[in-house]
Amino acid sequence: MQPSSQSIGVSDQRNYPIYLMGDVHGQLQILISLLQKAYLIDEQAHWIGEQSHLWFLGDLVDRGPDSIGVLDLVMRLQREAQLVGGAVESLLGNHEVLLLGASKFGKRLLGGGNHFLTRWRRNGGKKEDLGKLTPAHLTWIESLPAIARVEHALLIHADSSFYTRYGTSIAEVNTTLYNLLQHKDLLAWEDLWEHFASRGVFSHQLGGDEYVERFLSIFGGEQIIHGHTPIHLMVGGNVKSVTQPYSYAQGRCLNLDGGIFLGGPGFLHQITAPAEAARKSENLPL
Ligand SMILES: [Mn+2]
Repeated sequence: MQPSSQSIGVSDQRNYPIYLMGDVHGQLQILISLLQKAYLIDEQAHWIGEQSHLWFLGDLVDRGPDSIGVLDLVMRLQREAQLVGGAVESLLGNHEVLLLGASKFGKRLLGGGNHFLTRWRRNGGKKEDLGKLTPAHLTWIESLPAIARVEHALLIHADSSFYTRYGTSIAEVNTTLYNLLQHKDLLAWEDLWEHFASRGVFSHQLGGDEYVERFLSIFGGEQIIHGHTPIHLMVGGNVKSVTQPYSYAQGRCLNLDGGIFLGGPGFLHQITAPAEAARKSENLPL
């Protein structure tokens, strides 16, 4: 490919909006209405976002009324967006791992005498969802990446440093966790359940900023964008007034968890791609 056409190709590829969405937790109707307001789906919930990209930060499931409905919608939108050059992607959240574990291990015992099923239900798992899970759902969940790089941002589900236990690059962490989910190694699953549930490392008063710098220097990117910890639980206040991301660690971290399962209205966050920003500042036609 000629250098000139390659650079045009890159600019064209970047000339689309990227939307990010935090923890949905089975709240299908709220998700549909947020996507409609952003003109990403129509009244019948079909993709009209053209070449837009939409990223979910994980925890699509559990706690809410229709986890399987949310999975079905996201999986369908992924196919529809792909057909027109757009993209719909999701990270792996700890609740996806909980649901998978409950489905794979059921009443197999965990340390402390609990089994996977009770542990999952104690964390908001709905028994009726297990019967509705198809092999297609399970395969799709197992293939979700745990970390992704989108423009300047490093996307992860949990505000936790546990990812570094599984590798020192995005590819390595994703491959290690993919392999873990393929195998029924009970101890490895239990360990993952435990560590994936931790939170708050980047906002810790002592050394939080240092964790942010270390994390970004290992995996790359200029800003960590995560969900997992409802914003109002981090900063106080009423969940109903959470309508935008929470920026902290001098802007190096962005929390997108609007606490929808606790009554928050939810929101989509849009990233401005650097190529688009540069064009705007140069006053070139988009
Ligand atoms: Mn979570």
